[in-house]
Amino acid sequence: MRIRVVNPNTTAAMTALIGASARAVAGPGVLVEAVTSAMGPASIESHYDEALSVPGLLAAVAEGEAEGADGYVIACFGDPGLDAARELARGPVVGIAEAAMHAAALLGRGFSVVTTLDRTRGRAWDLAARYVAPGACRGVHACAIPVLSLDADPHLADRVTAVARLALDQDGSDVIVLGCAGMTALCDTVSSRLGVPVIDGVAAGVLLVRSLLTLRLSTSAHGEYARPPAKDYTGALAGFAQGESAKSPVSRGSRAM
Ligand code: 2AL
Repeated sequence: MRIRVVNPNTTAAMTALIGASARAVAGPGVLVEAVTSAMGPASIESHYDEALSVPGLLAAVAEGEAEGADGYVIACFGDPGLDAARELARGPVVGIAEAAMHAAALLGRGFSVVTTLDRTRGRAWDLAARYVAPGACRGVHACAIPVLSLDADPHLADRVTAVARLALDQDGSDVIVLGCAGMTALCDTVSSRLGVPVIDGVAAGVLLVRSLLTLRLSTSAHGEYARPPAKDYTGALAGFAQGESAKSPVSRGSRAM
């Protein structure tokens, strides 16, 4: 089973961290391919970054289709391009916010998200409204560390633990969700310090995709997630055109419709 974990930002050092977390949980018989987006922003922490990360993400999914990937994890907490990737891939596609929030809802009555910058909080709330029942997400808290500074911050675990502790108290929540793929290595440390479940969406996403593949389940192509209609794309996005006539580097394989 080949699970392609796509880091939709272009920072390879972050992909290495993501790949290590993914491989640590993947289990026997699962080949994790951690890939870095070939175009787009170095980190994703604004709506602008997020929008412009999507072409690179879709190109990485298209490449996975050509190379025989069985399923995908989108390893950024904004879940950029999730719906579009589902239209492109034969196998299941899961975002890390989606995986983490669903897992959190199984483990407690309410969860809090600890994310990077204040400005990313709105996207996390939007995703919570999409993925979980009203009231399940009780708070989204920023630790005021930019994505590309996470790695180098010697006090990262202390800072995330402190913000998570405050979140548990303030929100009355039972579970913590880590709100950035760059926090993936902190899960056990923060969990053991706080004594509550702490969820890393990278690990949760890999195991969710693995479960779906084990169950022989994939995205339904019956309706909204059917193949994108054929049409021309122009300019820098010309290669993203879909359809029979498209000489496209970004085309997907055939999926049972
Ligand atoms: C993220 C993430 O997971 N990767 C990235 O570049 N930005 N999320 C975030 N909240 O900043």
